[in-house]
Amino acid sequence: MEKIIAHIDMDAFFASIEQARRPWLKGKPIGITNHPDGRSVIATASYEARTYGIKSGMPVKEALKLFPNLILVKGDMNLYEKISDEIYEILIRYAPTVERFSIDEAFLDLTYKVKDYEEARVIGLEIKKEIFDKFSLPSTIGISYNKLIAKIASKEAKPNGLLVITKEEADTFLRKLQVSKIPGVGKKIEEVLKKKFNVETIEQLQKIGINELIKVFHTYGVFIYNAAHGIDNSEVVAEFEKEEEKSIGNSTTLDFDTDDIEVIKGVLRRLSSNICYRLRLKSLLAKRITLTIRYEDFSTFSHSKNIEKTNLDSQIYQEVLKLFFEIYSGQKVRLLGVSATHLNHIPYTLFNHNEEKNEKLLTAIDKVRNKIGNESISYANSVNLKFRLANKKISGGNSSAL
Ligand code: TTP
Ligand code: MG
Repeated sequence: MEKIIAHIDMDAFFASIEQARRPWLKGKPIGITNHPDGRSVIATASYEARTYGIKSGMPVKEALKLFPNLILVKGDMNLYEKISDEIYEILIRYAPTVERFSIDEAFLDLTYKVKDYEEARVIGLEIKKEIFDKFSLPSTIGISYNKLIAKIASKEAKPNGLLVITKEEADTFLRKLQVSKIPGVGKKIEEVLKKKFNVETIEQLQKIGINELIKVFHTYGVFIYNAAHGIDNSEVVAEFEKEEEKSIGNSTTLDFDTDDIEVIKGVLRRLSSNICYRLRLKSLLAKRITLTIRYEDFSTFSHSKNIEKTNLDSQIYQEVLKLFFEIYSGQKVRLLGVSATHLNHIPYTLFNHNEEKNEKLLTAIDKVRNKIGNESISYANSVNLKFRLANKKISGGNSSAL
């Protein structure tokens, strides 16, 4: 049976929220940032600001060069997450299966809810109206026979639009678009497609065989090929169906017991970075961490604390160290364990400039790890350890399982 899928994406989400709660900002060129003092990046810009070329991820300094009168507004992530939750509550009343895709995007499977695209369009308009009436926030909806085309359609219909693309219309719709309109095809892939195949549009991409694409892009070539032909068989996955990771943990028994603080710090550093690597692989942020210490007499102590959501090595390591010094008795240590719980999916990326820099570095490190193994990269104070670290996963539960 042919599916009917809707993709909703809020327009200039953070900026629209600020304009809705401060009416004097309506119709004005505004940029949302974490540090309006110029050290940060633009998380998003209102459509008025976009006409000057200002966009997400651009350093504030660069944005001000393009348009010195840009109004900078400090972001309020808690509010944005709260509104995102409330929008999701509205969406689940309209469709039996709703997948939250990011802080301001969701897919709705309308297949068993409507009999045709006309009914789907009516529901789409109702959703847009309800969200606008409640929050004064504009949104755009794309509707099609799969998630991929629905997402591309919503992007094309922005802002404040609704676009239905039937299966019959999909090929004509796709062919006229640039390859960068395929979700996931960024600047790098765009450049390679141009250089290797002289391809700029999806129409040109359709002429490249799947094997040629696989040769250059490996498995990603299959995705690019399918996308160019409007093929996407992925399901809309409801939140409650998503496999929930409860905890990510790691412990190590030292080769011999020690009270050497530098050695202990090195081990904690290594355990923290291993956990962060696994969090990032799964696009998760941790809100709580637990440290476990087992002393030479086998007495075992655990200590936990809530932290600012993160998956960055340095932040988790600092918190782990604090936990350590809060409970360390001075005895020789036999085993150390760190685990992260209260895990959340990452809703967005470039909100904070420093985090962005950190993330770039970590992404580069993660790439090397993926290639040559997790033990290949360490920080200065975790190398040259006299200890062989027998990393072992703590399966599923919390650190008391140690
Ligand atoms: P998007 O939906 O990508 O952007 P948008 O809603 O601002 O604009 P559009 O009308 O094009 O959909 O992202 C949603 C929010 O996520 C955005 O308002 C701010 C945040 N965000 C960042 O913090 N950093 C980023 O690099 C991007 C792309 C978004
Ligand atoms: Mg959006």
